[in-house]
Amino acid sequence: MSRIVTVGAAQMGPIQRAHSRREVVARMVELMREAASHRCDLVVFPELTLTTFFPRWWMEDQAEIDAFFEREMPSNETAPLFTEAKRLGIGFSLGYAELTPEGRRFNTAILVNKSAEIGGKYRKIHLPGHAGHEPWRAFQHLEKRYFEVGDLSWGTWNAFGGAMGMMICNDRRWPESYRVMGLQSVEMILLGYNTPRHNPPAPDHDRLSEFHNQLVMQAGAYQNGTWVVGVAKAGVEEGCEMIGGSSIIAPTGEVIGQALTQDDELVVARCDLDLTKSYKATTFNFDMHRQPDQYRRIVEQRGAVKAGG
Ligand code: CDT
Repeated sequence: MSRIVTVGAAQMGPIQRAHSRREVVARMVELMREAASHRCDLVVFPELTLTTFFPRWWMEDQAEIDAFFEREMPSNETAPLFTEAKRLGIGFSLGYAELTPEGRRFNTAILVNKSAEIGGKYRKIHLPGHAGHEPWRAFQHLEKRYFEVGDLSWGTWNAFGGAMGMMICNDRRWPESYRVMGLQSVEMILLGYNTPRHNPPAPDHDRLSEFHNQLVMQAGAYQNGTWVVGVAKAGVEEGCEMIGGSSIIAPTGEVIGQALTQDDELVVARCDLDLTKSYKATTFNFDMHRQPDQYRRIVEQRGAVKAGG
């Protein structure tokens, strides 16, 4: 038996500040059509797909900040994505900056089914960077200023014939993100990222950007017996270089498809969800091997204490 989900990782090249939502959505529709021509069930877009990665700038004018947020989904500008998805009979996941009717702001991803209905929502929990103005940085990373910590935890949704989950960018560096979904029997994790190559507080890490990206996604896939679809916004955006390397990773931990460019590029793979079974039943049979009583520190403590403490 096999349960095949054909997935398209829709890497996006850079989106400059001057690019309108309409232009970006047109690029996304192109990628969606290409995915449909490869018989994809699902196409995965990056984190904050619709605009440039605005948390790189310190902004004080609320109207200027608000221009990067979506008050509704779909909106007039994003409606063509939903219309085209329905026409093509293809699902998608999309990352965007969400402004709720109550005025709350989240870095959000949604899962949209083949009838263009929103079936799942995730709000980013691990917000990297800083909240205060740090003009010494070549590029700031102000997610802690512009977003609240997500309030929905990590869920899974029965969709596309399996258990689908979502996380966003920095979440992929934290094993807890995968494990919370692993404990809900996740079979495919969809994740978008915007990762600047240069990390101002630790420039010695810069040469390892792609390695660390692969390391965490491959480990997360293997340790939870799940597919991982990691999708970048890549290339030089407003002078800031973002890594590419969008990858489709099997539950074996192996990369089975990877983007070669820093531009709009679709990577397609036929993913057998039943490949998750032997990992979930043996090495990572959680019920048989996990020892949650010994993991209390993980939920009771945030930072590290000194050895012996
Ligand atoms: N968007 C995002 O979460 N980017 C982070 C950059 C970390 S450096 C502040 C990432 O983990 O890729």
